[in-house]
Amino acid sequence: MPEKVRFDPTLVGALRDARHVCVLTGAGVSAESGVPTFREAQQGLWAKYDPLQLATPEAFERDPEFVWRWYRWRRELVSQAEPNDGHRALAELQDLVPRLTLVTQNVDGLHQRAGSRDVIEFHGNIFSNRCFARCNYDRLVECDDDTAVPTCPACGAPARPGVVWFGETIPEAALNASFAAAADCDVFLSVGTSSLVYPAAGLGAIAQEAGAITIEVNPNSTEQSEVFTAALRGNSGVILPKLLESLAH
Ligand code: BV8
Repeated sequence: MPEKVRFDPTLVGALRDARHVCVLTGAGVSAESGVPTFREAQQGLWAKYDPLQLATPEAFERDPEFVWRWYRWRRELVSQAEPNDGHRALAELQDLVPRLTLVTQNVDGLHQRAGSRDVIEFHGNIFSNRCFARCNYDRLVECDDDTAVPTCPACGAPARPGVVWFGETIPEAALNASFAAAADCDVFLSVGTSSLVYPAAGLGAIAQEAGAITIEVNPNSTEQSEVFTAALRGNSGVILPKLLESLAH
């Protein structure tokens, strides 16, 4: 019989009474779907490469084919993954509260596949191709096992993955909507993120300063653990469904 997880009744009450819940997710929410987190050692032939060095415009300029090989490997990995109970719990929560804004740093599209609506993809989507040079072509594409650098169908320039690389600014609409939601929400849930990458990691502080109840869901502590209202230590695929169960009582 799985042990009963007891949550602080004030947290459950705050979530139940919330007018607006803002959720920020990171790679940890997809870990139980078998998608390695950003800071876990990469697998196989990618083990010796640091994602922080690969996910940059400089790496792409230097060797676009090499960077495309990494993204195609990740696309394949993600396309074989399924949403987990944590993704599904967040999709259910959206129908239990008056308003829920889900901001994800993840590029895997698993929240949408779990049924979450109006997801803000703060760092883009790994399945989109975008023109690297001139035009504003940006389209979701199917996985392919090509090895060449794809070209932009609109202008023939090289295409790049439609994600936000380190050193690149967050799409303005996503940035503004996320900041506004963090400043407006009554409860802020930070799920499965090491809270190291900015400006995403700054959303929790905005919510905190605006007087929201801030809750971290993570098996490990992060830089924000000390300043948040509460930390629910555990895997999101376990904690989130139980948090929803507690709402029902
Ligand atoms: C920006 C898309 C303005 C790509 C990603 C110097 C020059 C330029 C910028 C900077 C600089 N110094 C600092 C910066 C800012 C930089 C930054 O923050 N760097 C960090 C490393 C210090 N940020 C940027 O560059 C951003 N843009 O600032 O623009 C600007 C522009 C120019 C100059 C200055 C400023 C853009 C950042 C976007 C990068 N792109 N992804 C791709 O995916 O290929 S970020 C990448 O990291 C992923 O999206 C990932 O989501 C994200 C954050 O990591 P996490 O999600 O937190 O994942 P992580 O592995 O770290 O942690 C997992 C957590 O899950 C852990 O805590 C673990 O305990 C937990 N966990 C594990 N299992 C579970 C679990 N939790 C729950 N349940 C489980 N089962």
